[in-house]
Amino acid sequence: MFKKILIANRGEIALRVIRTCREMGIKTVAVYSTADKDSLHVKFADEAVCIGKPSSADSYLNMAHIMAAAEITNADAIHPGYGFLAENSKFAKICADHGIKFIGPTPDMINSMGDKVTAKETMIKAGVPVVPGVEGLLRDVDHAIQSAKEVGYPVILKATAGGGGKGMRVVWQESEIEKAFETAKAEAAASFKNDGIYMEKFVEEPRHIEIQIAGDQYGNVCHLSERDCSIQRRHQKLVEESPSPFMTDELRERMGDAAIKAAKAINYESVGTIEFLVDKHRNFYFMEMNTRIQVEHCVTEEVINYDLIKEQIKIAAGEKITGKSYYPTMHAIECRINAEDPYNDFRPSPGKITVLHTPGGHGVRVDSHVYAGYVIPPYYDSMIAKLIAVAQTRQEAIDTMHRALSEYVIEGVKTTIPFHLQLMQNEDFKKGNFTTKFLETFKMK
Ligand code: MV4
Repeated sequence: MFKKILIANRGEIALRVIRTCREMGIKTVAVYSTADKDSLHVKFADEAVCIGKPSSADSYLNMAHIMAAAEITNADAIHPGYGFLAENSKFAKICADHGIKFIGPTPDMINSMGDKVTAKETMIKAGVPVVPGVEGLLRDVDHAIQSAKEVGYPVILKATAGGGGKGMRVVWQESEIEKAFETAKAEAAASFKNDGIYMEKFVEEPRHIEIQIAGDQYGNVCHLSERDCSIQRRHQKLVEESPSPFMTDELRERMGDAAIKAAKAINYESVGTIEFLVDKHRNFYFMEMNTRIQVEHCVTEEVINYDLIKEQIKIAAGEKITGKSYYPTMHAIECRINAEDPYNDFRPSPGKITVLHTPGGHGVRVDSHVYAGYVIPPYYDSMIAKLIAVAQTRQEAIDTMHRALSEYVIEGVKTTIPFHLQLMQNEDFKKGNFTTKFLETFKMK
């Protein structure tokens, strides 16, 4: 097992990794920017190294500074958390070249899923269902027009280097396709320095359901059931839950099998997630694979009673898994508490938390790095806590969540708590009646 892990991240996920390391008897090294010098991940780690100025490029994305911190502290592994360098194959390669274990997949595995056209081809070969469309990249506007005739409108154009919505365009009729193709290409070039665009049939009003998987270094892969992440706003997830209210035992079996096939196709090592679009007929299609631990991993931990970070570290250290899959025995819902104003288009609201009362009690978990007096810096994402409610049934989990949200007091900054309170009382949400379009029509009272 590792003796000392450096956590190349900040905020709640850095703290989350430190907590598991403590339980495993592994020493920890925090890295931090000057803006984070008073952060809890710095206080709770065994050692801490300042790696630069506030901007991410100067600190949490600065590979040379992070590697220097790992060398001077003699860390034998690096946990990247999510975001920042978590899916950067160059960083994973640098770690390997320095004899430091990157706690995650190999650079090749990251690359094979990072390019969406390549990933899709791999999935077709592996027998995983993908959205009908055109194989490969679109050569030019004429090719796009011809392809759309074959696929049938509406179609969606996506950037092969994308994910998360950038460089994406839905096209409803031929008169719009030229402009959509050109703007998608320009956006992809500007965002990813790669202007490759591909085409799929547009699936209307889908659900976003993802399967958590884990694979070890010996080819054993299991799934850990699903999370429903359909409640999103501009490609930012706000609420996640497990099991999905749309799931059936039969669909879980089929999606779980497909996710295992997907992971086995690239010999995947570590924990990871296969994202699917699910249409109203319960057809499901591979969308992308996340080769990292995700923000919403906690809902899975709660419903299967399993520490995913511990498993990720054990797999990285070369331990075997059984290959047996896991099924939910509880219902968990996670609300992302962001420093944003839900009454003003979710505008970021950084600043000092003057008063804080955190909820607790039966069935409540709060993963957060903030405290009374903490100043939320404007440089990073706006998530300040994840509130997770667990109960025997979905109805009870909603009730517990509503109770916990009502107890939560955060003063000094605006938060998404009022949004979540209203969502927990929404009739369609309560019925499990929602798709990825749900928040487009949701209005704050
Ligand atoms: C789609 C789609 C409909 N049809 N692909 C959004 C982000 C990127 N990962 C892929 N996305 C979508 N791809 C086809 N063929 C609809 C979306 C989509 C979406 C997906 C999941 C969650 C929220 C979403 C919001 C808008 C669009």
